[in-house]
Amino acid sequence: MLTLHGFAYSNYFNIVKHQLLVKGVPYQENRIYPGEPGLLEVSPAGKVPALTTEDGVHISESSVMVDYIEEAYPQHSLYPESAQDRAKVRQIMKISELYLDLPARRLLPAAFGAGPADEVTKTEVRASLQRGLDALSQLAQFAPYVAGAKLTLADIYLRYALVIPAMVAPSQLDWDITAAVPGLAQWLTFMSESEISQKMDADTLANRDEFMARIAARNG
Ligand SMILES: N[C@@H](CCC(=O)N[C@@H](CS)C(=O)NCC(=O)O)C(=O)O
Repeated sequence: MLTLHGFAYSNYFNIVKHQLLVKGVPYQENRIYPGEPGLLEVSPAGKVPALTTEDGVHISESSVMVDYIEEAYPQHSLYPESAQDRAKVRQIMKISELYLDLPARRLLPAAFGAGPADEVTKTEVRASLQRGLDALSQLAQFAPYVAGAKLTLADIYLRYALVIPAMVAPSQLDWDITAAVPGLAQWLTFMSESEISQKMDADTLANRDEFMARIAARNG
């Protein structure tokens, strides 16, 4: 059986977990946090998540993991059939990661109480998020899914890539990013209604206190 290493408060862990649940691929979870012994053996950069295949091969980086899972477990494909449509889905996944999740992470320390962010950082993060949101406005179909009529990895990536921007933008940038893209707020609600999303959100919430206690210990 596959083993998914990581913790439920991690949005990248949740991308892979959501995919596994949609596809109905059996897996077990190994709860492990960055810095803990054993993580580097499965994830050379020390990042969460990582995946151990049924043959005992360790894979890290969520985009690599989701592609491995699509190839090894073709049931309920989360990529469209044509190469062109697959590229569109990957484009949204990449933009979500590069211009929404990654810049917003720079404001996480401030959002978690480690002291205020400086104005230069805030200006840079705001510009990157604007770039991502503008790109999304151009690419997203929300019909009803982000890349058209079917659920794809673009929906799963975008849902979890928006978690940190939605967490930090209101408090650090005084900005409701969900209002910045027409149809985005409705799509978020639509996505949150599935049974799988509800399980995902409940599992994330259940891990919140343990994760926050680790952050508090690290901040001293
Ligand atoms: N590029 C990585 C990013 C994963 C990532 O940033 N994970 C966070 C948890 S959500 C982490 O491990 N942070 C610990 C660290 O940066 O040391 C992926 O796609 O899997």
